[in-house]
Amino acid sequence: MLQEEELLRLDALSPKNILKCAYDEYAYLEMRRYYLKSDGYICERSQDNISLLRPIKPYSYSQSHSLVDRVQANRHLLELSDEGYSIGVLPDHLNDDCETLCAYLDSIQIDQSSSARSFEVSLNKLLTFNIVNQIINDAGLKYLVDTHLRCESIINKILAWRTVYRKNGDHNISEDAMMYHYDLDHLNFIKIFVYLDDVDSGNGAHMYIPRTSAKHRHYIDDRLRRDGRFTDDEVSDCGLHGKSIYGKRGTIIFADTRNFHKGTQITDPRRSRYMLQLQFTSSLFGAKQSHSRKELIMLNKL
Ligand SMILES: O=C(O)CCC(=O)C(=O)O
Ligand SMILES: [Fe+2]
Repeated sequence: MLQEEELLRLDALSPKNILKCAYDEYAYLEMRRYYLKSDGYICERSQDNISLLRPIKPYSYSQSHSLVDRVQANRHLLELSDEGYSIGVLPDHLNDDCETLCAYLDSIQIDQSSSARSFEVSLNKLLTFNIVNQIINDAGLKYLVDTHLRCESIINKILAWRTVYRKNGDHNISEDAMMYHYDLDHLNFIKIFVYLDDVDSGNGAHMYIPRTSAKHRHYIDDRLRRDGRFTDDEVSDCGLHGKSIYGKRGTIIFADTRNFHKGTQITDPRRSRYMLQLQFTSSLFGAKQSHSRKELIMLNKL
């Protein structure tokens, strides 16, 4: 068993040492165990440590252009701290850039496996799309994320995918994140989801249950105090109901996905859902990295 203090020491690294965080499966699993055991309290301790090591750099919304203005950023921060998620809309001038990425995702072959999703995970490829560059180079968005995480964040995952219709029987909904679960790649992190095309009840809305991360589970049914996937019935039997997030192209969702969430199956065979996802974390300690060391250095200008 890894001591809690040791785990926190692995997690809190100074700016010089951020990348000195080799993946260790045992430590990662211990992190997940402590998360549940401490009702999320270990996250607060981690956040306190890291905010001292890597404090937020100042930023002024009035002096630069951002995809979110100060009023919207404050609303997102309030909603994030209250509900764990917040929804906005990117400026209309990015609509064409969203569409360009959709068209590219359409060109990726969906294999014949039980998955309904086809991914683009190559950073080189993703960085050829303006929508991705606009988001990762936006200082106002970064400030919002940093303020939420209470430290200078690290962007450590970018991916985009298309989801298509699959018949019930030949579809693995657990693998495709269409069963309720929580993410815990790191102790403190936030995901940004962007709907690259309109999403309504027919094409796989993201669903989210506010206030269900471990620090809230004290107040909810013990049956949900475990790791893994949950069926809709398991969740509703505990009195919880997800919110479906519908939105037009360019909808941006800031989400602390330590709260329960899932995608949904597409019910209209003619339609797809197109999603861009970015993850910002306070530490690289935790799950295996999706991008190489060189890519992380480049993305974070380290
Ligand atoms: O597809 C979705 O809406 C959910 C995906 C998900 O669970 C995740 O990216 O963490
Ligand atoms: Fe997830």
